[in-house]
Amino acid sequence: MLNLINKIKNNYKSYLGTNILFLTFVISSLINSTLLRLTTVANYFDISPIIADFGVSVLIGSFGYLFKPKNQFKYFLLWTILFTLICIINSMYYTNYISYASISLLATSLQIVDVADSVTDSVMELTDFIYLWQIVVFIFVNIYLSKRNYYEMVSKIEVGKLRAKNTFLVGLVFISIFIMTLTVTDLGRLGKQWNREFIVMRFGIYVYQFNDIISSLEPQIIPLFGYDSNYKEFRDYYDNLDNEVETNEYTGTLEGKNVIFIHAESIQDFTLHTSFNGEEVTPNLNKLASEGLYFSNFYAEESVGTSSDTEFTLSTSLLPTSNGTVFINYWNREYVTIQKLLKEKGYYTFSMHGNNGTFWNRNVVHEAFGYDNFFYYTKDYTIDETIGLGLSDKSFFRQSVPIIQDIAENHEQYMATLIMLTNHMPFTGVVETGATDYDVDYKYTSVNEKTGKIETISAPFLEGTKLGNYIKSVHYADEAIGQLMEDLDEAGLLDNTVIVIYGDHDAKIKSSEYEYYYNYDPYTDSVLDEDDPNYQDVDYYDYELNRKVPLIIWTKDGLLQGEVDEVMGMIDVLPTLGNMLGISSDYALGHDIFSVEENVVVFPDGNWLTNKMYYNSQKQEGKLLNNDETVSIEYIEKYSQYAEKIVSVSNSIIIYDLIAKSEEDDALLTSK
Ligand code: GP9
Ligand code: MN
Repeated sequence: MLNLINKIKNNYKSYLGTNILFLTFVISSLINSTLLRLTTVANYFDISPIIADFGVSVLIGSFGYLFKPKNQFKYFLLWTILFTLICIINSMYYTNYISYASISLLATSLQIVDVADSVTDSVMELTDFIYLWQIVVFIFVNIYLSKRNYYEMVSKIEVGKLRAKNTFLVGLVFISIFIMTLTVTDLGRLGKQWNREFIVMRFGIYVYQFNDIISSLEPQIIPLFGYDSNYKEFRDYYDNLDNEVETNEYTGTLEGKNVIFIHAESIQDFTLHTSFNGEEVTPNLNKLASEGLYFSNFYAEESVGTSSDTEFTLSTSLLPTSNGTVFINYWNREYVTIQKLLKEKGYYTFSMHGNNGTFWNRNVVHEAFGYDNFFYYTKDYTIDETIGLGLSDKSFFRQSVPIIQDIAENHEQYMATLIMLTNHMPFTGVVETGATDYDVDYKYTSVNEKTGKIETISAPFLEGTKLGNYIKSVHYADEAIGQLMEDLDEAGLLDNTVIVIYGDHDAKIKSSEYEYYYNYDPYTDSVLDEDDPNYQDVDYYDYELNRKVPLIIWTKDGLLQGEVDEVMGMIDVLPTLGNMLGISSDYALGHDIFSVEENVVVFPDGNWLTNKMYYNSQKQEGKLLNNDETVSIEYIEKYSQYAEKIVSVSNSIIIYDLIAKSEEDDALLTSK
């Protein structure tokens, strides 16, 4: 027995002594991937992603033995750099989007240069670069080994192919153990790839990223696979859907009116209920909300396509995809849109934007979605004032009114979408150009002990912070909306028109900024300690619930008034507004908020929200919104299955172009 132990010990020592490069690669890769998970989803005690990351590193490392020892360093260094980049990019992306990066987004930004701006606008932090240690250590280990003639020594004893095969088998064993821990749901989600956090928590970052690359190729390859099963799911869903348009008190109330959508860039609902030094952040939106229909629990349902996803979901009542973006990868599918439906009723439809037309491929997509014209940037505007990404909102609106007036004089009815731009991350444009003098400090009076006089003290509060810049930027955007409403009214364009204002998504401000905001003490110019009983932290649910955006439906005659607090999503706008305008889509996945018993907002990652609960399908846990109201397991299962179904049907329509297919089949059936 003693001999056996000694033999293993000696083998163990000789293995360690002759596989230093491989072991350094595997161990450092595992440390980095675990570090990334700890600094993002923080699932400290899950063993499965560690096994998965270890297995993937061993498998990839095993191929290093196919190279001569003196060339192995280049192979391992390449993978070390790649793995380090995966960690850095995902750390950065998570900081800004509370999710993991998708190669499909890079594909998107490569096709539209400017989207890269919004990607590079992401806030980078020092912590995003801690992963670089792996490359530095790896290079030093190589220098150390070269100085000790390690490679000459190893080349005398190593049998490359055998070592590669044995190591590969060890990697396979770990991957097999890992696969045995998986459930059907896990595998299903790996296949769908839209629960990114869930996949990283269960499968580790390396499996997630490889899976993401495969699924990002989906636009090219997926239509070749899985078509039939997805088409069957699609048919089953709609064949069993009762999409009879129910009438309610709002039915037809806006029929025949012109429609002007205002796409309010990055405006979140909380700004409508915020003031600094007694001055509202959004006095104009507040006025419109009080005079019209204000939906106070309204959520954008965007994915990686941000603004363009919101345009898609609002126009079609479908959810955006998380594999690529509709506007880049799937714009040429058949969709039923508000634009097309209104055109069928004789409307002239057009869109307007202060940025160039290639951003989000709009100059192609808007025509495909049914807009008769797209007015944008230098094609139709004088770029007399730029703030941030393009023409300032105030100049954009000022120049848009005469164009609208001309269209109104030449068309019975029109539908317009005015896409705002200035209030865009990183929200510094308005501050840098001095386009607003709105203060986000905290002013208070105090008696000067020496002079006995009353003085006004200004505590810095949010001045100079990201959240402070955002608030200033929102105030500017609100001023622009106020100016637009005045100009439209002066031009007589509000008399028979409905204005629909919606925030297109949240501003992606980090929770730490809100914690500073909620816990700041202006009198001491300090922030409460986290262990102070009065400290207000911002957990995952607080953050997600705060992402809601305003939706206001307004007419000058005050026809529709009141606050609607039922939870509602962007997906519900077409059915809800359509019922008022006399249009509807058979493929709408949303609901008319005035005809649904209990509404559920489904997000592209499968999370869902009702008035009772926010459910995180990544972590399979939820938060009750009203502590004295419980929900049953069946309730959670019902909506979780519903959410998965909606996401799946929506993705299938987009990826497989199933509306075109279905219309084709129906046409074939009727022709027989
Ligand atoms: C770009 C503007 C902002 O033209 O619509 O797009 P976003 O970065 O919010 O997707
Ligand atoms: Mn946007």
